[in-house]
Amino acid sequence: MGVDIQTIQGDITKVNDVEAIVNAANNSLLGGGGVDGAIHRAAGPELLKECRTLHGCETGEAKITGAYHLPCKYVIHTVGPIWRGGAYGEPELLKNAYWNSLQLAIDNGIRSIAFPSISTGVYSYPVEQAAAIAVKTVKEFCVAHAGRIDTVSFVLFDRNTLHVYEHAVSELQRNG
Ligand code: AR6
Repeated sequence: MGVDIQTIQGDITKVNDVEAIVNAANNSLLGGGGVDGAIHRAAGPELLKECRTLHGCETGEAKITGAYHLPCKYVIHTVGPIWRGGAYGEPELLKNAYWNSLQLAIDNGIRSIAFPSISTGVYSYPVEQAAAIAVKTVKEFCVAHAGRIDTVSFVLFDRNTLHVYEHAVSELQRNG
């Protein structure tokens, strides 16, 4: 049995059927706008307090915290690349952000995880390219670590992003 990859439209802070949600953070891990701001607001100030002890995060890496007032158990904070045209290692860094988040999940026994669309907001990564990398990386990781993850949800904030991810998932299923 392969992993169940889901795409849903919504607010990731409201997702209550996964053990971990992923935050599209910045290198400081001290909060920001977009999904990062929403996660910190919903989790409460204890999250910022724990993040201060982590001393930031390199682009493409990931760190884990508690989820405090969020309806999941953990937040995995990762930092996607800022889009600078595509010739500055952005695809590899985006892949690393997904891969290292999933690695941290299985290292902590987490079997269900929700991702936002990392880097496609403030960081301006073109959404079609980002979605293809996101779903391919999830699939590759789950094949390489068979049986360790049950569910991966992509929680997309707007309809266009949802449609792009739905298309990326169906392309992957068609082409293997
Ligand atoms: N639930 C799900 N997705 C959301 C939510 C939400 N509550 N809110 C926004 N999105 P962004 P990035 C979508 O900008 O591009 C922050 O300031 C949003 O519509 O949150 O990786 C950090 O501190 C978009 O589709 O993340 C960094 O400085 C996607 O989440 C920087 O932004 C990602 O948009 C990171 O930029």
